[in-house]
Amino acid sequence: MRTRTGAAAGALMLMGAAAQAGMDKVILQVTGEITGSAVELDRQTLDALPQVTLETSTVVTDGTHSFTGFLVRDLLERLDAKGELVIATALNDYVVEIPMADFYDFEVIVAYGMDGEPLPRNDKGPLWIVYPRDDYEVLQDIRYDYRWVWQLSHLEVQ
Ligand SMILES: Nc1nc2c(c(=O)[nH]1)N[C@H]1C(S)=C(S)[C@@H](COP(=O)(O)O)O[C@H]1N2
Ligand SMILES: [Mo]
Repeated sequence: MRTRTGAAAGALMLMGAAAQAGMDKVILQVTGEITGSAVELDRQTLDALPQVTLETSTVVTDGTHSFTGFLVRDLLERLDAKGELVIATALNDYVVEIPMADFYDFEVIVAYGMDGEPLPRNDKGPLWIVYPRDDYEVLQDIRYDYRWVWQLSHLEVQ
């Protein structure tokens, strides 16, 4: 993990363990109302968050899939995020505002795997916001579908 402020997110710091090939590349930035105001996370750091598996259908794939990743709220809590809103941005510059409450009302994850394989960068990866769509009727709605940001690259807490 690299931080612009030095003090950010000590709790997430992984000690030792030399970076495996490519594992130290920054894949997610978090900025705004968090400890230290900005943090850049690599895959190895994200892997240190408790892993969660979520089975759900999606509006862009056939059938149901098994997604692996971490709870958005686990990441935000470790960064001491305080705010009402998270603005999610993707590699293709897609931007959407997500109410902070979503991450506490539902087990929303940032997925890095689907059906046991990493999410490919040229499709929905490397990171995809996935809602537990099949577990809650309320989530089976376009209002939530557009918050499923694939190729996620940045979260801004406001
Ligand atoms: N990175 C990225 N994520 C995105 C989008 C996008 O254009 N880029 N479109 C959103 C919208 S508007 C919806 S409804 C869902 C499904 O998009 P699709 O129906 O265009 O496949 O993904 C969301 N996530
Ligand atoms: Mo959409």
